[in-house]
Amino acid sequence: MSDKPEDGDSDIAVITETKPKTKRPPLYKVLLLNDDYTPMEFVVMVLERFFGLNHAQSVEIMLTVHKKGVAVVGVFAFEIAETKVAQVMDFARRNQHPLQCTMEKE
Ligand code: TYC
Repeated sequence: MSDKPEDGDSDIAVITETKPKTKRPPLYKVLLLNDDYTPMEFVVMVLERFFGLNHAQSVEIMLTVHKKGVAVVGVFAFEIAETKVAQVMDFARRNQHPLQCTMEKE
């Protein structure tokens, strides 16, 4: 065979270096929205029950929502956030309160 570099692998440089794949899963903020009708004690109970917050933390977040209109109550992976939102919405509806809970990508 030939000793010239014509076998197809000598003149073209193929870049094979890639970014290291260190992507973490995206996180989602769970937000609680204010309204005029849901009792404050109910919101505190929701925060204690579904977000594992203690009473003082729950009162503080409830008051933030009450004054500012919205607050982040936690940051979770997609499926956890989805479950929390569903649990809060279901619990509020079953108790006939208009409390709203949503999620958004961080
Ligand atoms: N604004 C309500 C009230 O005065 C209390 C409230 C707080 C409602 C937080 C919803 O996410 C909420 N009873």
